[in-house]
Amino acid sequence: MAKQAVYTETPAELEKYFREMTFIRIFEEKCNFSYRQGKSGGYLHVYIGMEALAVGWMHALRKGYDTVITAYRDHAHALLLGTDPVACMAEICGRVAGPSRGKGGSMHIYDKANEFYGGWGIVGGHIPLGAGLAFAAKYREEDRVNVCFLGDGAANQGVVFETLNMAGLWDLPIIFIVENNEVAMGTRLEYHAADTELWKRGLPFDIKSERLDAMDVLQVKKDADRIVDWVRTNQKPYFVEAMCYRYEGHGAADNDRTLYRTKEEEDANRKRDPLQRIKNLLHKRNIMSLEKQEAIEEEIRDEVDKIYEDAMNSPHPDPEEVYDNVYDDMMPERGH
Ligand SMILES: Cc1ncc(C[n+]2csc(CCOP(=O)(O)OP(=O)(O)O)c2C)c(N)n1
Ligand SMILES: [Mg+2]
Repeated sequence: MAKQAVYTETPAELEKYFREMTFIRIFEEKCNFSYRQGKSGGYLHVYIGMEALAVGWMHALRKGYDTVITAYRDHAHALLLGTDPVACMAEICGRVAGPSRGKGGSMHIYDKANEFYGGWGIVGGHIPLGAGLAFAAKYREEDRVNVCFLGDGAANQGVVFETLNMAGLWDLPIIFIVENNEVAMGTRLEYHAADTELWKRGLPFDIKSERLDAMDVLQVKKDADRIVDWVRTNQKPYFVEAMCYRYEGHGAADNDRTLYRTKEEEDANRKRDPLQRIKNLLHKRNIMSLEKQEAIEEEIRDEVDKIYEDAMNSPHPDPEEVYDNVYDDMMPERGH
């Protein structure tokens, strides 16, 4: 007989994960809607399909204490750490109520108050910053853990290897989490990585490394608890390859996913939808009926509609603000 997973989570925890994953999915759907209506500009990369990863890991952290940094697919991380959803949506739609007054956009959500350090658009660029956060914690003798998320494509950047070396050498309390959704824009993993077992990348730097599932939120949470606790106690880095899948295109402008993957592959992966999985579990364990699930989804849809409305009521920034908070002292001719 197949081995059955043993779940120790309470019904309340399961319901919380269901609500959070549903919220992220509906929020991201609204972002897609907004982009297609021409109401948000720049770039937009949603987290649909990958919800279990951020939800599981964020629940293992001490919120407002441990630090988190990620790339441009950043809405879920911010929301889970406590960023006000209206502010988050306002930033995505280029409105002044956003944490960067609408000038950062979707890729640059940043929320110091919740220990969320962004939101970065240059692939691989934020990874040394993650090590910097971990170094600061160690230097100040605080037991904060830093979690640095990166994509499978980003895992090939040279700066990652330099950072891994420093993290290993200096015993930095950092967890590198490669969100392996098997594709970098339209380039599949097997075309961009010489060794597709990305988890091995920590090993040459004497960093404990593992490949883990990221489609089952309960498993993710369990692994995350174990690893966060290990890093906090041992004050050493950890490297995780988190296996996931994104259901949407790379960004909102990527309309033809068939250029790099088949419909069959996508359909097969939809069968392991992390959100559907928790819904099935809630039903099977008689914690929540399908009707109640639908009612909650409806409730969250209304909530997100209201968030969107409030965000859109905030104005765009004044063009006069364009050089504010920009390091432009090298350009005195601008008169700023
Ligand atoms: C240095 C740099 N090179 C190229 C790009 C263009 N680019 C944006 S996203 C991306 C793919 C990254 O894929 P991955 O790291 O797997 O993240 P995912 O989008 O799957 O979350 C690329 C090449 C960039 N932003 N920065
Ligand atoms: Mg990827």
